[in-house]
Amino acid sequence: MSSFKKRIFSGAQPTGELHIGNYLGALKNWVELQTEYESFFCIVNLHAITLPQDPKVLKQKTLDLARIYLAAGIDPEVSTVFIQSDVSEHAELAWILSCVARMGELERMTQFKDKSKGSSERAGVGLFTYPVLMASDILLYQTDLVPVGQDQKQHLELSRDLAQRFNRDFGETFVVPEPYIPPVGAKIQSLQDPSKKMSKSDENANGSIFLLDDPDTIAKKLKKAVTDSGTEIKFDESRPAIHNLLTIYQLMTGKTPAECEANFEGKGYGHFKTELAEAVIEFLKPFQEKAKSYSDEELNEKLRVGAKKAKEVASQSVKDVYEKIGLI
Ligand code: AQP
Repeated sequence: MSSFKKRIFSGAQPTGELHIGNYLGALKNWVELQTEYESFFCIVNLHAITLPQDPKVLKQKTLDLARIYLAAGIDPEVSTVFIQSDVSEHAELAWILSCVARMGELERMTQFKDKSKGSSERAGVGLFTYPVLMASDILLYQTDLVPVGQDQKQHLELSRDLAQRFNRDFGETFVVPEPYIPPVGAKIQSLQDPSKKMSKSDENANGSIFLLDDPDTIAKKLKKAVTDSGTEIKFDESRPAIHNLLTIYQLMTGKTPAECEANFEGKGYGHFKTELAEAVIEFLKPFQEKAKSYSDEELNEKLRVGAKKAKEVASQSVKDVYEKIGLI
C-alpha cells in the first residue's frame, strides 16, 4: 500500500513556458520515480507571484502547467497533482518557518541575488522569503526525497536546516528531506550562452527550447545554438556548448555517452545540429499531441481531487506544528 512507500514532493512555477531543462532536470525524474514513491507534484503559483505576473495569464499558465505535467507522464491516478494555493497550509507553515529561519541564511541564497538583480532595496519581500515557502511545501508532506535540478540545491539545504532546527527546538516533527539531483541533465544550459542555465525567464527565447515549440522553431533554435572552437563532437567539460548539446542528445535518445560520440565521429557541427533537432522534435511529438488532448474541465477536476488529497496530509502536519509551538 502507498502508506509504506517513501514520499517525494516537487513542483514547478507557472511562469512562462516550460523548457527542456525543466523536463530533463525535473519532470522526467518525477515520472520515473512516481510509482516507487508516494508522490506529490505541485504547481507552485504562490512562488510565481514573487515576481510580477499578469493575473489572467497566471491563471491560464497554472492550468497549462497541469497539462504539461500530465503530458510528461505524471499519472494523477498514481500521484497527487495539485495547485499550491488550493492548499492554504503551504502559506500557514511558511509563516511559522519564517519565524524559524534567519535573515543571514536567506541573504546567502544565490537565486535571490540573481533574481533581485543585486538590488535588495527594491526586491519584493516574497522573493527574499521564497526558500522558506519552498521549505514549507516540502516539509508539509513529510517528504523523504525532492527531485530537483541543480539550481534548487541550495534551497533544499535550507529546507533541511529548518526541519532540523524545528525538530531540535520543538521535538521530532518533520522528516528531513534528501535532494535527488540527476547525475545527467541537472543543469541544462542556455543554447545562446552555455555559462547560464536554460531559463523560462531568459529574455532571449533562442536560449531555450520550450516543450511546446513547433518543429521549425526547434530546428532554427538549434541551428543558431552557439558552439565552441574546435571540431570534435565529444563530452569534454572544457567545451561547454558542445557538452550541453550532447547531453541533450544523450537524454533525448537514451543512448550512452560512448554511443553518442561514436554517432558523430568525423561529422561536422552542421550535421550534429540537424540530427539533434530531429531527435528533439521526435521526442517532443507524442508529448505535444498528448498535451492538446486535455480539456480545461478535465484538468480542473483532477486538480480539485489532488488538492483534497494533499490537504489531508498537509493539515495533519500543520495541526502537529500548531500543537508543538503552543498555538492550539
Ligand atoms: N536549466 C535547467 N536544467 C535542469 N533543471 C532545471 N530546472 C530549471 N531550470 C533547469 C528545474 O526545473 C524545476 C522547475 O523549475 P521552476 O519552475 O521552479 O523554476 P526555476 O528553477 O527558477 O527554473 P527556470 O526555468 O529558470 O524558471 P524561471 O526563469 O521562472 O526562474 C526545478 O526542479 C528546477 O531545478
